[in-house]
Amino acid sequence: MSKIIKRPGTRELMAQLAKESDGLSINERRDFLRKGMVALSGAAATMVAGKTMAEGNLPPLEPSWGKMLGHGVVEFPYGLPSKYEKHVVRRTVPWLTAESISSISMSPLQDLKGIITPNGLVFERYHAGVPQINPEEHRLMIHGLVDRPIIFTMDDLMRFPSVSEIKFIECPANGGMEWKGAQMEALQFTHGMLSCCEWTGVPLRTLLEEVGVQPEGKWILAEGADGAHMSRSIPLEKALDDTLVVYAQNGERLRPEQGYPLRLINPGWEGNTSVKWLRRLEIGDKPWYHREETSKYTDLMEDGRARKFTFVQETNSVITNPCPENPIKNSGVIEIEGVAWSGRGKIKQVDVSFDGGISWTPAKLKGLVLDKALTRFSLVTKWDGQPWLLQARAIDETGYVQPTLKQLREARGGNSIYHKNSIHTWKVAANGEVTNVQIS
Ligand SMILES: Nc1nc2c(c(=O)[nH]1)N[C@H]1C(S)=C(S)[C@@H](COP(=O)(O)O)O[C@H]1N2
Ligand SMILES: [Mo]
Repeated sequence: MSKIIKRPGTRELMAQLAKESDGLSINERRDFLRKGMVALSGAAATMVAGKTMAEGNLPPLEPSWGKMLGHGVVEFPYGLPSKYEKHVVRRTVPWLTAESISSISMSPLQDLKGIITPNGLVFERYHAGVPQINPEEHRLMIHGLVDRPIIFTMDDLMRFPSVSEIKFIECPANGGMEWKGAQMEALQFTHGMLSCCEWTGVPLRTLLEEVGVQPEGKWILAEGADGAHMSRSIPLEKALDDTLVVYAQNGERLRPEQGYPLRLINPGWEGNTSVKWLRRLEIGDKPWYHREETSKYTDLMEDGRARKFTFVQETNSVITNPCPENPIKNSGVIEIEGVAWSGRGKIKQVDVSFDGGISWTPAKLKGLVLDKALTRFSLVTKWDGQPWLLQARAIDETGYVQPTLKQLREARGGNSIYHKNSIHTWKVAANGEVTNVQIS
């Protein structure tokens, strides 16, 4: 049996390095490439000595997996990540809530690339666990101040022309554990109540046209079919603007964790308004003052008053490389990377500071820059062991500038647990270790 397997040679590796060094100045590029060369020839030299397993895998030697056949098709009818990626998982903070059925898990932002969160890594928030809903038996009822109340089956809903939109979803409690001080030594825990998917479904506007909202109709109560029957009041203007009733995420049907078979997505708004396992929409003339809204999802201010209906997730950003989970391993060229997002629209600009906000350098926005979606930014620079107080500051298309922690505390006091969108600081030590710090 003869098989031709093409493996990357030095040329391909160099081309790869050249590609990676895109965006560097000529001098930096030369440096970067030279380092690559040294790394390659260094590896080749030790390979001859056969010191480590990895070195023994370099051409012309053959790694073990090149000497045998792999598994065939449909060994995994639904594919899974490599066994070497086992650490890339959702994680929770056990002391946050008494039970896992009313808890929250965070996305591993430190390991994600681009702007899409894979379905198995989208953060989870439940108030009564995940219901197992049979889509054949699931119904969506729309009633209240409407001309024609309707009960939809899933088939009915999927007959409407669909839209697919990339939007982030974030719990307003994201970062909430950090109001009083820095305490979480991981990006996953400081910012991981955040995910971004391509959602497919029907604009709520379309369904409202079907039922005919009466002139007095101003608010919508959205209710879930889970044991919590979580419900939220949503103003009609939002519903007519961009609310989606979705049944798919990232190309496949919703995961049970994300609301299978049907959920709301209120782009850019507090995650709690994106009611999962959606079963009822009632049109009324005012908001419903129920438990969730009076005791939760309000921000208690210093003077004892509380902010209510703080729907919008304000402009925010965080650096994902380096971060506590991704310390700097080598001096030399480093790509500072991160994500920025705004519930008000598109990200216009992200600046990076190395000195705790004294001076700022504009980063490059890379890939897609979409309305109410994660936006990736990048800044290629060099690190030679100097200590950094690394920060990112996002500005959105409305001109809103992400506040400093001091500005946010001055405006909101210290009681809040929600809407902590202030500039975040990573301290980079001389050994490349990264810690979570707060500077005023
Ligand atoms: N029916 C129902 N919908 C719900 C919840 C819930 O517990 N029950 N949790 C809400 C909260 S607080 C958030 S932040 C988002 C989280 O969405 P995700 O789990 O898909 O990330 O779902 C919202 N929708
Ligand atoms: Mo939430």
